[in-house]
Amino acid sequence: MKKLVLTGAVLGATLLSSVALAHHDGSDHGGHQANHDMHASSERAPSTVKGSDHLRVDDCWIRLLPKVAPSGGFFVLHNEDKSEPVVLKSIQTDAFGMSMLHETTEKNGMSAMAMVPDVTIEPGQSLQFKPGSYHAMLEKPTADLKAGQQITVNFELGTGKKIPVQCTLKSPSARKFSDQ
Ligand SMILES: [Cu+2]
Repeated sequence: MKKLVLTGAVLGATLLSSVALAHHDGSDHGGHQANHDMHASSERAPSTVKGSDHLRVDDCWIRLLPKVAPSGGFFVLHNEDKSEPVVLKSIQTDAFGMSMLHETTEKNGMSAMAMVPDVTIEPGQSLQFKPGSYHAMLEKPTADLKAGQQITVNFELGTGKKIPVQCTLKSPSARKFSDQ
């Protein structure tokens, strides 16, 4: 039995453990080696910084997996504000019932995933969500989704602003934006 470490109050423990197990066992949606030994929630408190609204999101794509498995979401975040950080709080889409921000980290050759309460992009900087690193996890598709379709994903910032972004659904074999 795989071990789950649940520390956060982000979601109910039952919900979280079922998600974590499906995520864990269903596949490596990051396209990384399927070697996840532990799936822990984050111990970091949410940022209290509101930051700026000046986020640009490029190359958003989702690696669409069969319905029972979580799909991974990947994109590039650009903070176009020269003086303030941008804080990404969450993402939401009507196409999936649940969306979370995750980070894959590597420790002693093992990769582990954790939920993160938010992500900060420093002034003028970019941050890439990609397999093996930060990624979104999308679960419970609300419609019959197919590779090639586009869906709208709202990126919610520390300011409360929501930025709608078109994201392309891709096949399970996709590893980057330019793949099908
Ligand atoms: Cu994940």
